Amino acid sequence: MRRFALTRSVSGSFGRCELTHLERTAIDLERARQQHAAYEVCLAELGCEIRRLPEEPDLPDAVFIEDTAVILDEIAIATRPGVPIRRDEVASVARALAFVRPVAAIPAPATLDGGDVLRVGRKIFVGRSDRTNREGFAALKAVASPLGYEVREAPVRGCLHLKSAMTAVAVGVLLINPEWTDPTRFAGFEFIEIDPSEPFAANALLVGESVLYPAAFPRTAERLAKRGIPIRTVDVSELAKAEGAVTCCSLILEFPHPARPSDPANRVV
Ligand code: CIR
Repeated sequence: MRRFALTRSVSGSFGRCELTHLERTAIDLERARQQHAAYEVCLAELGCEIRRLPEEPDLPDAVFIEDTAVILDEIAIATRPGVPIRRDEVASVARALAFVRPVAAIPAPATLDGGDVLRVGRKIFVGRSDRTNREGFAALKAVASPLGYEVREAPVRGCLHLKSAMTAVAVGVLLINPEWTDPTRFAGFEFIEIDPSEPFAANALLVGESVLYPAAFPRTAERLAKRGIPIRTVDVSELAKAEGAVTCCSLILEFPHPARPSDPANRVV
């Protein structure tokens, strides 16, 4: 299998990022860029080939590429982010994805942030948040249901996105902050709860069988390790000041077939 991570450089205007739940604090741009580069190195060490899109100088949050698209096996869905300025991030990502997947769009008045979409196998959970509205859920469902995905709404409260509250850390295992989403809505999964002293700790990036995880949450990391989940920690503290976490900074694409010259895998930007 070939696995790609699509990323985007940290914008020079990163300090003007959107903020919803955090106070604005000074962001060290150089440090943010170093952390982002280290994150890419970690992804590469976990087996991803990195394809980095160029910086968008006037789009402060463009590094958080996850919000611009949803990747399914058969198709990619270009989103329509809830914050209007972030919609300008989408076209360049959709152009890159068009090399490897058909790309569907989310039409107005729907809004959908990729951070609200948690795909687990053939199930897709969609957070109803300040960023993703009912029409956004319906638009994603209209694309994914005919492809055989089960698409369900998931409650989100007190945080930015569904994936602030819950992510997958192994097959059938979800890391969850039960204050921010309701575990009873996800029957059939095993849960690992975050340490209550680390409310932002539920965002982990599963790559193959390993989890890329922020260094800022050692207590929750300990819980993952105890459960036998292999973790690789990265320092993303400057990105976290912009309410970004580890899933936000990449779109992971997997190609199940060994690459041949004609494979889409060879045509990724
Ligand atoms: C925003 O508010 O849109 C950005 N400052 C943070 C986006 C983080 N994205 C994500 O969690 N998927």
